[in-house]
Amino acid sequence: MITKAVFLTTLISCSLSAKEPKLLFADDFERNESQEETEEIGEGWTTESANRAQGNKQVDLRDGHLHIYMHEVADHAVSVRHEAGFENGIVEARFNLEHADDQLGFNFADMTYKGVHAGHLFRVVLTNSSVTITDLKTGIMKKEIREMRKAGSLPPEIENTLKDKTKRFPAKIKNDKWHAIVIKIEGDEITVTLNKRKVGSFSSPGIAHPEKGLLRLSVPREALVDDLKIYSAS
Ligand SMILES: [Ca+2]
Ligand SMILES: [Ca+2]
Repeated sequence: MITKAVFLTTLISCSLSAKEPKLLFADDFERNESQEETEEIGEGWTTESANRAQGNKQVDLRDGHLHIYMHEVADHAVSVRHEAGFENGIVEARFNLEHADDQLGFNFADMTYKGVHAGHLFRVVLTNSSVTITDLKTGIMKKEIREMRKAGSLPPEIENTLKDKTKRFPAKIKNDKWHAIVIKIEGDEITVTLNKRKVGSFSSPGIAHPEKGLLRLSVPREALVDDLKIYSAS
């Protein structure tokens, strides 16, 4: 009897507290452009290649995935953007860093929020040896902090607080292999799971920003991305 009652209570509390994630967007990139000269990603993806790379192509649909590569004339990492639009949510993808220096960033932004530079809220950056989570909203992209840093006038007491805005987790991410990442955002906490194993969690106030309006994939060299999904879990 007791076991049954406990079981039932657990079931009820689970069903009350569980927020079933709602799929907002999914892309398996199983398509091709109508030509190979210019970017034509489709499915609502945009880039900054017109401004940042003199219009040169930096994103290619290839073999059923997205091949992102920085053009030699580009003055900024490639930024491949898609609407997100959640408070709590999950971003999943498969990715491949083919070369030792490759990295891939999942940047979250709210372009309507003017308290930071260019909408930057926070990011998760993957290299072959680490996963780094950084709160940008209350850290280096906060307007006042960014301006003081650029002017070289950032007080040491604020500089000291920036160390708490980022956390690096060592992780072995083999080059030239496909890996699965899950980025879960809940309240002020991000949890990163790599190939079904938890890498770590990081909490910081900027992560709780209510509107994650935009996902930007940031690629300073080269990266492959496939099977990207965005869920809301609010
Ligand atoms: Ca292509
Ligand atoms: Ca695919």
